[in-house]
Amino acid sequence: MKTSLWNTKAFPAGAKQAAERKPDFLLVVLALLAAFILPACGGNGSKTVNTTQKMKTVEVKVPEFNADSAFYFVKKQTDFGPRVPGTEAHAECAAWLVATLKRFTPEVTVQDFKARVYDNRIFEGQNIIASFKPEFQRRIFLSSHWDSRPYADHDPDPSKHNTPIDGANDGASGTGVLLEIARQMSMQLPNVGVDIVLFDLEDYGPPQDKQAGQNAENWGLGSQYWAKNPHTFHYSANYGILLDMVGAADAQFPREGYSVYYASDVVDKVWSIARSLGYGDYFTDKTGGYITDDHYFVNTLADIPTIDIIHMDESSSNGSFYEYWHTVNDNIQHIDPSTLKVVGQTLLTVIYKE
Ligand code: AHN
Ligand code: ZN
Repeated sequence: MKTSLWNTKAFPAGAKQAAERKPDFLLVVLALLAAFILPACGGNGSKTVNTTQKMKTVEVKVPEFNADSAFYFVKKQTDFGPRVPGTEAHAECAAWLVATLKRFTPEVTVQDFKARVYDNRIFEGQNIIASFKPEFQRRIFLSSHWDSRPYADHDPDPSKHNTPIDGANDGASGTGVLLEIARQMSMQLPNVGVDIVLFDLEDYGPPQDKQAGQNAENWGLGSQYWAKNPHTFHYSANYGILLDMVGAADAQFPREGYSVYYASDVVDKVWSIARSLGYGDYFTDKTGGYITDDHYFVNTLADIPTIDIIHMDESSSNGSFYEYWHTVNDNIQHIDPSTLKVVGQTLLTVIYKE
């Protein structure tokens, strides 16, 4: 027996009628196509496509920064003790940072270098670099320093001025935030390439009561080396963000001088995203002073427009930075996970909106 679709005998009466109407339906569909969809291939259509693309951009899911995880990464660093170049704690922390980053990306580079400090002693340093989407042209450069200062030379107690500091805020906080960002990127890659560069030997500048050696080049030795010898040939990034002291309770991040001078667009972008997330109390509209930090060398030597998110506070006892800056009280007890969250969520939003 014939069983073609149009064999009316194969269908009950109602179905037969419907089946026989099918050609009419096809005609209606074709008419609809002609009326609405085909003209859309012209000028109007491109608008529709644009709208769709815009919606896609807005819908990008920004991961949730985990402040407890970031805090754990900060504490792990301080648990090694002060990470002063030349010490065992420094070497052990370097190994831990490398192993941790390797859990999040296969692209981890250790850049070994030698640097001369203010009093001519020579130290071995290690810049630690982790890359995500290394093949991408469009890149963001994120950094912090991971060494800690050998001298608590701003401590109110002069007998502590030669004591190395934990650097929970000054060093470990920014590094902890970046490790958590690396962890998030390992779970969901962004649309842009990202390099995380952890600088060594940032904080071996001369003690404040020393007369000699008070020049900018005695700070940021790791960033100076990297900016002159980038880890890849002709390295470049569209812009950079440095984190320094991003873990104190109620931190204040005014717009730092060199950041505004070299990269005002980046400052505007980051501060407006922070504000949109409700973090305007942290990312203030005040203008801060000019700080000789790692971003200064990235701007001047590597030509990458780079900003510094740094806790500055004119009302603090040291008159410029957060109150326990370069004191023995810069320890894990003074780290507040809420501030790590503010900075980390802002950065993740910046990255995932690219
Ligand atoms: C000076 O005070 C010259 N530079 C500050 C850079 C720094 C030190 N950031 C953290 N520790
Ligand atoms: Zn410091």
